[in-house]
Parts: sequence; structure tokens; C-alpha cells
Amino acid sequence: MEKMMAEFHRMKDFVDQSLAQYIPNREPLLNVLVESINYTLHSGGKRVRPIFCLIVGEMFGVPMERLKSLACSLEMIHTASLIMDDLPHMDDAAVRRGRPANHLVYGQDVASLASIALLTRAYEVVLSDPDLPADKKVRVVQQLADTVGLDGLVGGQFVDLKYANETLSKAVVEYIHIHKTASLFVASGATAAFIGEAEEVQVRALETYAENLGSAFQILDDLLNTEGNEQEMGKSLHSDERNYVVLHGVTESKKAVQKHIEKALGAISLFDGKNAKLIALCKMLMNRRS
Ligand code: GRG
Repeated sequence: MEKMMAEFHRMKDFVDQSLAQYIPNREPLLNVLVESINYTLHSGGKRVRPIFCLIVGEMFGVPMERLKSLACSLEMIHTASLIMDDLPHMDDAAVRRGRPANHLVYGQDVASLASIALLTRAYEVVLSDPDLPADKKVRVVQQLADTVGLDGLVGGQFVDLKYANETLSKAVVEYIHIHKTASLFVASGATAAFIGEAEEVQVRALETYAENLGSAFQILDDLLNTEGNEQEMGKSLHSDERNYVVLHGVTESKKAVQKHIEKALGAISLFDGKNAKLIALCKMLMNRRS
């Protein structure tokens, strides 16, 4: 496990360093906006989605360097969503990644623009990658846009916000988790597998893994919101929210996490002998305290 953790650290460092190259500041008038983007981008995110992308790439023989733009793009989308999520008219959170939320430092106007700039940049970096063939770029960006839009993060966030004060059915909670959280996990694995020219059945298996890992990740997030500690988590906790734990209780939620993990691990048995990192990623995420 220690060796595996060292590998994940190596991937995280690669993403951290590469991200810095993708946010150049060519215009002094934009200094504050660029500073606001970098403030949240480089404030200690776990880089889970790009790490998953790099693991999948490795399984199909794609070197990290070839997935640089995609891995960074996934993290930019995720960070853009966090900045937006924290805004007062959304989740209204004061702390993110252990620091005051972006809008509390730079203002809501700048934070909103930082989120949009980062999201747009996410598509640009893939489209302008000289090492990715044009047909691959188009499919990847199409999947990323789908993952963010109405049928993805935006849809999940909308349902989460608009139905937060109603009694949610299991199906609606599942909709929120799959769209708001799991969809970006799915895209992280599926796009890397596509670049690695994986077979259809392998892509499906990775999607099942990612959807279940993403759902487990979100339920665990809800559990940590209830049982965790704000300092360790590095973000504002909303224990009173109508999240999975409030609806189903701690015991049921822990069972649901376990069930999703079993499904995730079941799906990747197909890659027997090549799936050690995916198993380790599951374990690492389930043991997390932040
Ligand atoms: C602007 C891209 C964009 C989307 C608009 C605001 C919104 C729609 C969606 C919000 C989605 C959201 C914040 C989901 C929560 C997902 C989640 C569990 C976040 C925590 O992820 P970690 O633990 O965080 O990986 P770190 O800080 O480690 O990166």
C-alpha cells in the first residue's frame, strides 16, 4: 500500500506542476482574476479525478505526459464547480480546502468570473493539445461538456438546490449523487480509456466502477459532513442538510457506501492482474478524513 501511495503522490505532483503551466497571465489588468483562480486551484485539492484518469491511462499504456491536458482539464472543471458551489446563492460556504472560500477573499463578482474562466480553460487545454489527434479531442471535449451541463454537474446541482427543503426520495438523492459527483468520476475514467483505445466492454466496466466509486465518495462526504470535523475536512460542513445521512441514518449510509464499493470492485475484476491501483484508490478514498 505504501508503494501505491507513493505512486499516487507522484501523479498528484505531476498534476500540481502541470496545472501551473496552463494558467498563464499575459495581461497585467487581469492579475487579480488570475490570482483568484490560482488561489483555489492551488490550495490543497486531493486531485482524485486526475489521479484516476492517469491510473486508467497507465492501464492502457498511455504515458502521463500524453494525458497532461486531460488530467488538468478534469481538475479545472472540478475546481470551477467548487468555487461556484461555495457562492452565497448556491451552497453558501465560508471555507474551502482549508481556506476562506474564493468569494470571501476576492468578492462574488471575481469568484464567478474565476469559475467561468477555469471551466472554459478546461475545454481549451484539451482542444489546443498538439499531441492529441483532432477526432479524439472532439470526443473528449464533447464528453466533458456533457458531464458539466444539463445532464451532469449543473443538473445535479440544480436538483440539489431546488429540492433541498423537500423530503427526497431515494431516486432523487441518487440522481443528485450521480450527476453532481459521480459523473465527473465517470468522465475521468472513460475519457482516459478512450484515449487509450480501450475496448467498449472495458470502458463500460470502468464507468460502472467510477459511478459506484463516485456515489460512495458522495455518501462518505455526507457522512463526514455529519460526523467529521471542519478543520480536518478543510471546508464548511452542513450537518443539518438533507443529505443522504440525514435521510437514511448513519448505519444505512455506511451500508450503502459498502454496497457501492463492492459493485465498483466487482466491475473491475475484468482487469484482473492490472487493477491493483484501482483497488488501492477505492481503499484510499474510503479511508479519507478530508
Ligand atoms: C461551474 C463546472 C461548474 C459546475 C456548475 C456548482 C455546480 C454546477 C456543481 C457543484 C458540484 C459539486 C460541488 C459537487 C460536490 C462534489 C464533491 C464531493 C466535492 C469534494 O471533492 P473532493 O473531496 O475535493 O475531491 P478536493 O478539495 O480534494 O478537490
